[in-house]
Amino acid sequence: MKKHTYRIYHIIISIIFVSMILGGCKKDTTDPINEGNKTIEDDDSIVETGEDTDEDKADTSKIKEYAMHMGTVEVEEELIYEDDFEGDSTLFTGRGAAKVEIVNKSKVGEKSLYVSGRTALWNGATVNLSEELKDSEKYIVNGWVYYEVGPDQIQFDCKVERNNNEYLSFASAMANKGEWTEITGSIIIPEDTNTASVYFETGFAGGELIDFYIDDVTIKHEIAKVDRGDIPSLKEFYKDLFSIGVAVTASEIPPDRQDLIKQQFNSLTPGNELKPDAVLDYAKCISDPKYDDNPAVNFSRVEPILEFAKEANIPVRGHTLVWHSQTPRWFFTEGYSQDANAPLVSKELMLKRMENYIRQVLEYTQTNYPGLIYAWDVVNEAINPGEGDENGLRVKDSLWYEVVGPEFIEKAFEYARKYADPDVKLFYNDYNTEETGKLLYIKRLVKGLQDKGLIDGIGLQSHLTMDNPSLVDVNSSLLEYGELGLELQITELDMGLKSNTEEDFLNQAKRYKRLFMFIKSIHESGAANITNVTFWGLSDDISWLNKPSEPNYPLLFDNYLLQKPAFWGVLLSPDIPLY
Ligand code: 9MR
Repeated sequence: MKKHTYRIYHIIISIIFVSMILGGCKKDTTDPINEGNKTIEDDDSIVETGEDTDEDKADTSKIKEYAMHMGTVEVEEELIYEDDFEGDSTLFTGRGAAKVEIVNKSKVGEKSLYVSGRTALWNGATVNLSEELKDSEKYIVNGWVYYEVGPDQIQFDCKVERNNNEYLSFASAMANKGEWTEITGSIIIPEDTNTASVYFETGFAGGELIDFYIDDVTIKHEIAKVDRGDIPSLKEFYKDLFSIGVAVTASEIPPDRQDLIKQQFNSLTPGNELKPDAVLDYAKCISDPKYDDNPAVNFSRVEPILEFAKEANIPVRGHTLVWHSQTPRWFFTEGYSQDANAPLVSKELMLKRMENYIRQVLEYTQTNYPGLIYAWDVVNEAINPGEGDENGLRVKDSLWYEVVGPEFIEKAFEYARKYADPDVKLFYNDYNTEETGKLLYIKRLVKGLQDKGLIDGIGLQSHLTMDNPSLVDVNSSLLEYGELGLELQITELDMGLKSNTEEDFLNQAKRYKRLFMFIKSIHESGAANITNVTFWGLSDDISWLNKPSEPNYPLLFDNYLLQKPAFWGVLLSPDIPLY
């Protein structure tokens, strides 16, 4: 343990060379692309029927020119900040009402930083690193947290306060009382960051404002020199079948990611920035009674994504207008009150708020980015059978259902149709769409909307794991939905995988390959009109499934944006066996 207070320095502390050429991958002797028609027996077997397929529409010839390879990466880590609190002073200061002081208690060594006097959960310890943290660069934080009085478990968060008004997650960990707990994570600093402070706070813990300690904080700058080599393009490969999309959040589009997105994808979904909690402007809503039925909105969070999409000429899926989640309760209360017990507004007023909200979102995007958004998830996740509604609608945690009643769905589509440009496609989007019960309710709901000319497609989220759902169910659900004759889009595809061994990566690649063979053959047979497949994230490190305490590897590119075997699986590479 070093006996100094803090250091800010710029020394490259490690150079790791990682060669990612995957060797020893079992080669399949048959090329599934050129095989005859296949039927699915169960999840793990595809049976030849002996019939000939139509001419393959995906550009399968080119893939054979590419030997499967995983590229290379050189990683350097540069330590930009370190404090073990063993000295007499620190750059950390109290955040809000909190006080910080160096005390004689430590994980290792003698001292740590004690945080006390908090009057709100966001109070904690903060250090200003505006000079050190650079735009579009990746940083890794590591530290230790401890508390001895309070609930048995508490969540600690490390965040970056950006430009004094945005709070970005850096790392988080659940700590047990009386145990030093490591907290580690990474962040890519968004462009146009003028000020940046790194701070530690606790998450919700029944409102208890515990005192806590932090120790051994390091922040490293990760510099990765990535060479993906020559790889095919997903959008090119599937160009005659459907578009291939990716979801991104505003902090996930630094230049290196933009290049890869432009090369691989021809559809883009903002992961969070078009949801009501990102668009609704609370301060403005309560500033004037004129907003009571016409909610104030603000698009600053989504703008960087729309700007990028416009410049790169990538069409955008809008996600999402009406959802029970990521929509603040105050949107439904009288006077937009944030009081937990504030009464909810009448159905009439809520419908006005809904119509004006939808109108403004569509007007803004269509005026400022004409033609850019080609489809909208108008209503998201409204079916959750078993909650007492005769049509299987979500009841329990849906304020839309509570305030407006079941007709909120049709109203949302009515308003969306009224204000959307004629070419814009309107979708109902949901998860677990393969489950039989859910499937029947979704079909019934969608059919009703279809009969009224209010809907163009169904979004099938498709958050898969390695075991669930079975591909038989995915396959038959596509056929079932396909019967309606509407567009189908796979809107949020990922495949949860909790281990990153070579074998598991290969198994994931095989399952991706089987899935895409089914999707492709269903589309080609004309049984379903699949118009887009979107991955819910570009790379494993930023996936919603990947948590520091529980890593997950669900996507096609790894933390360094190198292609994984899964990428080659989606491309139906002959180098990925089916089983
Ligand atoms: O990817 C989104 C993640 O960043 C958010 O924290 C999360 C909050 O609900 O929403 C994620 O996206 C969801 C999508 O909007 C709807 N389907 C489920 C997705 C994963 O949770």
